[in-house]
Amino acid sequence: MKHKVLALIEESGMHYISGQEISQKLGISRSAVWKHVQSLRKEGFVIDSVSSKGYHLSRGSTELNQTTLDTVIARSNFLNKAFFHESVDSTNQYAKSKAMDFPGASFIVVADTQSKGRGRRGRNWESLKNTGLWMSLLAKPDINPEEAPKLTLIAAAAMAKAIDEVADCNVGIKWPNDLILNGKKIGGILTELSAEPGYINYVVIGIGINTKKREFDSELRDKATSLENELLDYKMDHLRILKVFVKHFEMYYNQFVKFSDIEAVLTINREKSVTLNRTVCVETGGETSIYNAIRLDEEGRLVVLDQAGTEKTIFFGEVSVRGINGY
Ligand code: BTX
Repeated sequence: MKHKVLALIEESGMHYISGQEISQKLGISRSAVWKHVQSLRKEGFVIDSVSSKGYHLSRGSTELNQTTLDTVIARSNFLNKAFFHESVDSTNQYAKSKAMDFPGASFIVVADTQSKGRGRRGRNWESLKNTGLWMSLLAKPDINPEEAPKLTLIAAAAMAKAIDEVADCNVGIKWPNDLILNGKKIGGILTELSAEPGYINYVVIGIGINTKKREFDSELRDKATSLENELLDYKMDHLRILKVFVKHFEMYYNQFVKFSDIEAVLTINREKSVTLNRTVCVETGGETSIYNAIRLDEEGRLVVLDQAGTEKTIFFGEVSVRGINGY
C-alpha cells in the first residue's frame, strides 16, 4: 500500500494531493495515509505537507530498490508483482522459480548482481555488482508459442527507445537480441519459454544493460561497453530507464497480445538495425555461412541473400548472427 501512496503523490507532480483524495482513491483511512507518508520519509523521500493542501513530493528517490520498484508496478496495467534482490544467481532463473507460486500474475525481478547471469545457449553474462541493470519480466501471454520470439523484438524496441530517451543517445539493435552503442554491445536479451503444444505456461524475458563506467576484462574489452563509458553526460539512473522501459514495453506487449500487431515494433527494429545491409555470419549446427542481411519480414525474421543471390529466411533461435567485423 505504501508504494501506491507514493505513486499517487508522485503522479500529482508539481501539485499537492490531499490526504482525503489519497484515502478515497485507495480505500484507506487518512491516518493510514499519514503513517505511510511517515514511513516513506524514513526511507529518504522528501514529502512536504501543507495542512490546507496535502502532500507533495519534493525529492523522490533515484535509487532502484523494492519500494521504488513497487511504485513502477503500481502504475503498470501489466505487471502485478515485483522482486528486488541484492544478489541472485540469475534473474531469469529466479523468475522461473516463482512462476507457479503466482498463477495468473506477471512480474518483474531486478537484482544488483547475478552470480550466474546467462546469455543465449548457456553463454555467460557478466553481471557485476552495481555495474548494470539486470532484470527479468515473467508473463503468461495467451499466444501461440511460435509467436514468443516476437517478445524479444518487443523488448529490444522498448529498451532501445527507453535508453535513447533517458540517456539522449541512439541505441542500435543487432537482430534479434543485442543492444549496441557506438559499435559495441551495451546490452542483451534472453527470452526463455515454458510451453506445451499450442499453449504458453510462461515466458521469461531477461534483459541486461551495462550502465556504469568501468573497465571490461580482456575477453569483453573489444565488444562490450556501458552507457557511462560512451556518454560523458550520462549518470546511471536505473529507475528512470526501468520506468520508461515498462511504459513502452506494456504498450507494445498489449498491442501484440490483444491485436497481433507488431508493426510499430518492426519499424523500430528496422530503423535501429545494425544488422541490415551488412554482411553477416550465420552459425547453424556448428556450420558458419556468410550472407548479406537484406530485410526483416512481416514476422520479424531476418531475410538474407546467399552468395548465389538466393533469398533465405533465418528463424529466431535457430542461429547466431555475427557481424563480420566484431560484435
Ligand atoms: P548472448 O548469448 O547474445 O551474449 C552472450 C555473450 O556476450 C557472451 O558470450 C560474452 O561474449 C558477451 N558478454 C557477456 N557479458 C557481457 C556484458 N555484461 N556486456 C556485454 N557483453 C557481454 C545475450 O546473450 C543475452 C544476455 C541477457 C542477460 C540478462 S541479465 C538479466 C537476465 N538474467 C540472466 O541470467 N540473463 C538475462
